Amino acid sequence: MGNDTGRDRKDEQLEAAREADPEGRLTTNQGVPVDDDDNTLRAGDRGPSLLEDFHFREKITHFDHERIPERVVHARGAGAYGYFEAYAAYPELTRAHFLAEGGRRTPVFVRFSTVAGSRGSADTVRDVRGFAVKFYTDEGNFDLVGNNMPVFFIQDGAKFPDFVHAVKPEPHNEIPQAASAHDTLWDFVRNQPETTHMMLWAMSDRALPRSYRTMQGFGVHTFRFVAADGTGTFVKFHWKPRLGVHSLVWDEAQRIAGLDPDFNRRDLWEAIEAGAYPEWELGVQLVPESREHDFDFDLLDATKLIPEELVPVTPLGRMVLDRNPDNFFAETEQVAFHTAHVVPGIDFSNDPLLQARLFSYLDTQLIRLGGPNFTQLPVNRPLADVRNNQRDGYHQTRIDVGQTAYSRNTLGFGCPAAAGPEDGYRHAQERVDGEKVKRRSPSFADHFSQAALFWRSMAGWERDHIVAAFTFELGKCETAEIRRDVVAQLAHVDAELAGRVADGLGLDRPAVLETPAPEPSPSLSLDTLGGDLGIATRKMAVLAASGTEPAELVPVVEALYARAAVCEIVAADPASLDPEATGADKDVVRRPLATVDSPLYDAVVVPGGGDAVERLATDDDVLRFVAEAYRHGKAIGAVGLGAGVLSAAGVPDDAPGVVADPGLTAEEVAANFADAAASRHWDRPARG
Ligand code: HDE
Repeated sequence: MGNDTGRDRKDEQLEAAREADPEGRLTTNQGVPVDDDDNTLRAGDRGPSLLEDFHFREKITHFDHERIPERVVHARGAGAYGYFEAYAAYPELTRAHFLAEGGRRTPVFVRFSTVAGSRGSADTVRDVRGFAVKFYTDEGNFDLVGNNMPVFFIQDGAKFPDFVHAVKPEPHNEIPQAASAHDTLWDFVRNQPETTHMMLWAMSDRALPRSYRTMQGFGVHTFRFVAADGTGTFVKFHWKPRLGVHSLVWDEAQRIAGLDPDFNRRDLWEAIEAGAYPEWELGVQLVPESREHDFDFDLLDATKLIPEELVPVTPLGRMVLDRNPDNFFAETEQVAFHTAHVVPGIDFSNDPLLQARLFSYLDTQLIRLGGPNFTQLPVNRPLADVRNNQRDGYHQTRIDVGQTAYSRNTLGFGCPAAAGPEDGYRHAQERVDGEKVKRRSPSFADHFSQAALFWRSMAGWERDHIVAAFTFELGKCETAEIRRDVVAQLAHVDAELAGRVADGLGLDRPAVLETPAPEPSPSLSLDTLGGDLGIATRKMAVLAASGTEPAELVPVVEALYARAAVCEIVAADPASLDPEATGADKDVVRRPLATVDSPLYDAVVVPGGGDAVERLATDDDVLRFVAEAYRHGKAIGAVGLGAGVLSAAGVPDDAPGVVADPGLTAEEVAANFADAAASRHWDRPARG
């Protein structure tokens, strides 16, 4: 692996910190060999323990101090290393070195996260997802600390503690965990109408990503690119996944939270271990500073997005994640992102939410990681040289040599000298003039137009899911006035939305108060974001039993593998399967039905074979498996007599996404099934 691209320089730097010598002798932290690790030193076989047992004391003390505070938000996450590769040079936009040459690679570490839940909470809860990228550039670290939704709940950082206190478990009983469906969140919402747009996103399937690999990422705020000549351009950052954007559906997400709480974390880990490296394209929406006021919303308002139809996304490069961390705590837990970690060529806007973040992230790392030297932790260490007069503090690992630790000095020959504006970071020049006010700009006042834009841009099935989500969440609120007030708030967005939620909650439909919405923005609908990689990396269940016909199973598995899907054979008793019937590739994983279930797979197919079909069609767990796949809109296939299992489960053989014509060959079923499995099917009749 070459070093010329910079891609592996981070890996090499980390190598110096890796410890792997399990064959050596067990020692204390002082390096003293330990004779016995199983017993405390005691006075006689049955006597009291002795204080002089320094090994025991050190071991237990270290254990007692193993925990650090979890992140106050985004506590649960998963991370991976990889690289960013620029497509070209962009000197007219930015002087940032990592964007200054086509093909230039910069190592990255990415951490995906949920927001509200604790470290041990389930992955598939309804929530925003964090999408934080640390670029280890030659000019220092750049952190793009984004989310999987392009807008935010609030406009001003002063409201962030209030918002987080409202969405987190309620303080008196610490219930509910990792869930927004409770009174305090919705009480906050009814009192803070600026949340409306983001609440529509949060109630949509965007809040239930199928995989971290199938999420978009957004910088959310307006940032600023600065070119070498000082020209500034406002910029919004977008990450677009090559696999397309795919989501779960709520019922499925809830089931997965129990079946596999690590669903998203495991998915990322397994894909990288299997060499199916996830990839995103970095794109930007660019607004010249002269056009700052050309929009009917304020670019500084983080509850607004710029519709792609108004300002298209220009691609700048791609990011590939190709290496899992070695140690979760050392890397994924200790990684410290900060919105103020920028490099020359990237600057801020006056967005009051962003400005607050510029304070918060450093502050939070100080308490979370125990002092100012967290930047020296291996995962956080820049590749660029670090040279300054900052000294000492807890956990200092550098040995800074020399007499002088101040500037200006003569004793140290003036070193280190400031770089000056040519090489150094120079804040964008902007004339600022104003009274000191605690006040929201009137240009932030419209809270409903973009909520209406989002709603009207949704496909019918997406609207159904949004209505169901509002109905569920508000239905969980115990205070009737909260339900009523939020529905009244939705009436500002759209009469259909408010009316359907009111119906679901048994409330009167509110009076229509709609705000005129801009033209729909098709690029907001998941229907337009499916991607072009078909079923690549999707997980397919092949239901089998003793008697499954190899000639019907093997071609299906082969065809799915040929399209880069992942297949697992699921059987009540995998040991009873004909070895020939477990796929051409004998490594195909076989799972006992008792250990898995339908929500863990993207689609299900049933090969034929007389005895097997009879067994499967009379197994309640199999029938539930198939029925659930139907309910969750997943492709369902059957070869030959396998169709009997589908009809036993009440699945109509002519429903969209169902491939069950007994006249088709196994190869034909496989091809049709693979096509059907590329997306979900929501326009299905009820099961028979
Ligand atoms: Fe954060 N946020 N945030 N946030 N945020 C944190 O920093 C904060 C906001 C985001 O994987 C904390 O290290 C304030 C928007 C991500 O380690 C903390 C405000 C966006 C992560 C913090 C916001 C984010 C965090 C908690 C409003 C999307 C996880 C632990 C002014 C653009 C990073 C930590 C990781 C984490 C503060 C709003 C994204 C407390 C004050 C908007 C992805 O500093």
